[in-house]
Amino acid sequence: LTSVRYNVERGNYSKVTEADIAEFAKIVPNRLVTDADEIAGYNTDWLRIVKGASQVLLKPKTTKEVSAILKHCNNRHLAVVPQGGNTGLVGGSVPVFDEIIISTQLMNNIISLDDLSGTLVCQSGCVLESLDNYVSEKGFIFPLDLGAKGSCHIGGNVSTNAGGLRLLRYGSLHGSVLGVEAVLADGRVIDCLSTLRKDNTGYDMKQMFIGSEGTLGMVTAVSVLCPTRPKACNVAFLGCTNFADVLSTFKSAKGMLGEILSAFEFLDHQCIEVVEQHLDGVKSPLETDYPFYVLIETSGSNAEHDEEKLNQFLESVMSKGTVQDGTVATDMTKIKAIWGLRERIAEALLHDGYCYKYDISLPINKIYDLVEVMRNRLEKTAVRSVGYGHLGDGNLHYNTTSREFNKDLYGQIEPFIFEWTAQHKGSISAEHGMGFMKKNYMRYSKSEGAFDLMTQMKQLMDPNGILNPYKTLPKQY
Ligand code: FAD
Ligand code: 2HG
Ligand code: ZN
Repeated sequence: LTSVRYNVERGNYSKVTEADIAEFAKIVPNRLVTDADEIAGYNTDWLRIVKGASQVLLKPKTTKEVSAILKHCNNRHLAVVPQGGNTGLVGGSVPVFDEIIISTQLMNNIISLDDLSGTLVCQSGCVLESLDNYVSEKGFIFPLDLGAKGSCHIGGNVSTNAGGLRLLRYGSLHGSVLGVEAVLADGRVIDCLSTLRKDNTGYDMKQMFIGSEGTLGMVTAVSVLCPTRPKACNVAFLGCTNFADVLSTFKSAKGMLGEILSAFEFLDHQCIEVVEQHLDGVKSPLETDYPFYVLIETSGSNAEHDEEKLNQFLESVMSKGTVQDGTVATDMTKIKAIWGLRERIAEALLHDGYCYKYDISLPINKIYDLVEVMRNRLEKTAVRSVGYGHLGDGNLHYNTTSREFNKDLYGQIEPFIFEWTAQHKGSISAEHGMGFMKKNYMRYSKSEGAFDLMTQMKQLMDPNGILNPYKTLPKQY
């Protein structure tokens, strides 16, 4: 079905034989799955849009095993798809046809944590939330946080260069990942697992694996610099009358909260509607409805100082009238409830039926224009259109839903949305990647020269094109 909808043909890869299965059984004894029911979940992506037909799932535990698997697959010309927590939102983590799934599920050992520098070294299959819990016991915070934290793996996070909710404070993984160990298509292990903060000895090869979505190598271990965990945390949830007020509130927050500002998210009223309609017990903490909401988090080392600053800020924005109403949470239960409302929008949208998902970077003052343009365009056919996202990072999540996949609606959205984004100097994928669903639109955000270099890189690192084919780059291998 998928291949028909997206018009993709299977590459000229070998098919798995009994002899291949026997070889895999030697490499990962008892960790080779061929049972169709057991594989079903690994064949389907989180959005339930891309469905593969893989008949082989491998669960290595060590880098050596990953290396042996890839060496064999490369020699035999068998295509593979690396998979972490399978929470990716662009169909990159599942097979399109019969690619062998290599899951990092059992590669979940923490290797070390330096309690002076905060540098954590771990295997790629560690679940993000468990890493944050682990480093928290030693007084550190994981520099990445996102709604899928309970299932996504650090290897998947690194391979997608996930952005998430703390990027405003801690920056992108291109900065906080200090080292990567990866296995190339031919089985060669590339050890760039440095724990150094500074290392300018030649090209920084680990960066190639960050955000390359499993098309250049399989990430087996990473080292990440974890900052000291802030002692105090406050969350404010505010209601605004229009988007200009949201922008003005952001400006005030930067000015008045400065170094303690750790997140600035926004959501429109339609987001609250979808969450309240579909998720039990999740509701807006404000009595009155507003067209827009802002979620501000502060993190610092002195609770009193932070609260004082936050109160001054709130007084200022409310007296100016850019914020109409708000609530502040200082205890963990209320903080989690407010974050839950924001983090679960993606889940709520799926209950409408089919979700058309767009993850756009734009100059911040243009961000909501796109939602309005799209909403007018799709008014008659869509169930709803919502806009939310990491405003502080200039990242909009625009989503439209329909009861089931609607080809006309899809045609109304794409390529228009990408053309509009390119015209306004935005990026068509801010943080989710290209995967299977966005790969053909690369030209809207990348120059010919950059694209050519990427293609050459792919040819150099994976000459047979066995690593996650049909993903990231438009050209087939
Ligand atoms: P998967 O989905 O398993 O894989 C993603 C891609 O990485 C695939 O191309 C896969 O082949 C490749 N891959 C996985 N593991 C490896 C490996 N070890 N080596 C090489 N390639 C590999 N993303 C954001 O950026 N910010 C957010 O705020 C955010 N919030 C989300 C909230 C929800 C509720 C959900 C469902 C998703 C969200 N995402 C977000 C998207 C997704 O969670 C992230 O992209 C995440 O980083 C994917 O991790 P994963 O382990 O699930 O990877
Ligand atoms: C988020 O920020 C995720 O919640 C998902 O990146 C965004 O579902 C989306 O559009
Ligand atoms: Zn996001």
